[in-house]
Amino acid sequence: MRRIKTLLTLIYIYGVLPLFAQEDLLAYESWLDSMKRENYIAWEVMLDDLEITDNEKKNGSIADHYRKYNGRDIDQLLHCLPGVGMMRRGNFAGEPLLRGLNSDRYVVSVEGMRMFGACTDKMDPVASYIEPINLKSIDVSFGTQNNMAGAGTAGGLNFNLRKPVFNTERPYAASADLIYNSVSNGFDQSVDVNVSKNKLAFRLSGVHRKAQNYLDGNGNEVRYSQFEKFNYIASLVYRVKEDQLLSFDFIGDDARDVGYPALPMDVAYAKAKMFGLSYLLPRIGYIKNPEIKLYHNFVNHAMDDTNRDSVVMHMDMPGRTHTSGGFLKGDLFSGSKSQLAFKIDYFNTFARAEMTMFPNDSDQAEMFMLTWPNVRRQAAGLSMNFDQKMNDNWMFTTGLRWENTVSFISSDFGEQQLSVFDKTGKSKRRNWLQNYHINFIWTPATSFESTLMLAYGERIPTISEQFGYYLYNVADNHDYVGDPDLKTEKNFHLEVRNEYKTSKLTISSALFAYLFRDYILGIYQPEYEAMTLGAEGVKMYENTKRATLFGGEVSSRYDLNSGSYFLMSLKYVYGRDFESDPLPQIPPLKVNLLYNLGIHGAYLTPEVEWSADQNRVSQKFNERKTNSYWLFNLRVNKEFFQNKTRFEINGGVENIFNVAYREHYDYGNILRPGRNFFVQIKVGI
Ligand SMILES: [Cu+2]
Repeated sequence: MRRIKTLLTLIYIYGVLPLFAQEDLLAYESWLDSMKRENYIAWEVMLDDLEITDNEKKNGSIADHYRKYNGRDIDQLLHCLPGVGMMRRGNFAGEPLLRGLNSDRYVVSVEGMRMFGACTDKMDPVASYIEPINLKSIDVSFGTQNNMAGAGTAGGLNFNLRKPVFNTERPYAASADLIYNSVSNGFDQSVDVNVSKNKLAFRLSGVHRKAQNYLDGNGNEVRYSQFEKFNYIASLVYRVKEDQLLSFDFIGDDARDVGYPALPMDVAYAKAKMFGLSYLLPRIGYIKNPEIKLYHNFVNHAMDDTNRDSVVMHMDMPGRTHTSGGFLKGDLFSGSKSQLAFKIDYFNTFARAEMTMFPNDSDQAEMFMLTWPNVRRQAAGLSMNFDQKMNDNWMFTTGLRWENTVSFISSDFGEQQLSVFDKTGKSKRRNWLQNYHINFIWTPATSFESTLMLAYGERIPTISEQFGYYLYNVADNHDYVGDPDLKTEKNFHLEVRNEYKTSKLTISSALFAYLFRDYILGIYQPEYEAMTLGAEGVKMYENTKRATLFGGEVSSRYDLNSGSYFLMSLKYVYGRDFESDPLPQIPPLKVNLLYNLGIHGAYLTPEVEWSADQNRVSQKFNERKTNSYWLFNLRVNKEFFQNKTRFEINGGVENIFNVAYREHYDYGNILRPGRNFFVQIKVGI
């Protein structure tokens, strides 16, 4: 109750200021956007309300719907996107899966800034440092298509932040947001403010989220699923000249007391800070619309098991990373029929994680290990993309990326640890990564577009795959050891996409095949013994000969009169490892269907989600089958204006029938939340 009062007070304080909605998408913002051409992005999910209403092409899209109704937190938002799933270890910081592939294989960035989580158990995927209120859009790409983002074999996720808006007529704007979720008795509050004056515009936002343990579909409390976090952002744009902008972003995120019921450990705190500085101008020599960017970020993560009962041996596992980098991107030429864009980028990163084990018997000595032994990594890349319109029906785009990477460890202790395996980490491993793609786009009619894509890409092993030391994986109950001598992983990516669009009906589909070579996978090593008590054995990362993934997504929207519509989406992936056995943690077929009924300016949205059972399980990963389930949700939405204040109310109930279910790829035996009543109130002035 006190929290609601605080929020109402905040709303009131901002309310008495002479504030107005930031309705105009001004030239400066669209100019900023025009600088951000990436070659191929499968889905660009626009999150800013104003963006969507101002952009006819995006309006009425499927992503538009989810932004509005599932934008309460980033996990929920990502989870319903075509081709994306969220793997959970608890009720916080889900790990995005792109077509069943986890964050080891794709490139994650925030405004093009590379960032690496500091947890050896992946408790802190980069998405967990971003809040929906600060997002303008999310770029999702799959496979080896998006070469400008970096070198990955499963695609990329890039989070674009909302920018301050220059608006001389309405120099102030603000909004506040309050959310309540009954299943975890969780309250979220957020506030943001935009101010512009003369040559300066800035935006500040703050978010606080706190949840208790949630209840699963059997009515059982899921212990250690609580969390609390603060997120705060300051963005500043300075107009150096009429057509030159200097832009600075700061993001801070502090999570504390986060429980991970599926893992044996929790988080005392996880702190991240990001700094980015960009300069945008119309031209440097031959380069049109260049953006120059410098950035730095760091993450501190403290993981322990002090709150758990019946622990045989207590452990402390702190980790940290810091990353610095920069890029220059722009167009070498851009005309009405063709365009050549390029990007030069560089980053270096440092990762260290340790583990101290404290035996209950005080006579025994503590044990200490470096699980990430001061890993250092540098990467420099060059990307080029060329688009050419052939005629009214045909165009093609082609591109390449070359990246040079250096990886090594700078710890003598780490070197000693590796000598057990007859390996060394101090000598520098260099890799040349290559990426090529070509896409043919055929538009025989205005209502139909078909795209054929061919791409090839490579990635270097992750820090854990290359240098991780006895990292315990609860999913298959093995300790994992990295191999410094791993080769790059390669993916040959084929895809066909079709879109049919009339005024009432949109159907889009994607069918893909990934043919991996040297697919990196943990392989059981009978000659080594596990360090973790109770673990079954040791797995070492190896380049397995091949892996294959097939699958696709279909989504469609049918608009009725009066603003009502149907949405349907379907996603499916089939994965096979080097011995033609199923790959682990692959999601089964999933179908979503919803009807959005408009009545008197409000919307009522019944929704059903069906997930098939997953019987294709990986024995090597100790996987078990997962049952099929049905979920039913009901949402309501109402927006209205009072004077110049905009109100939006979202509410509803999720998992109406309190179904006890889990996603196949989730960690542990943990069930997802049962019935949840939620309400969200947004106020914009
Ligand atoms: Cu952790």
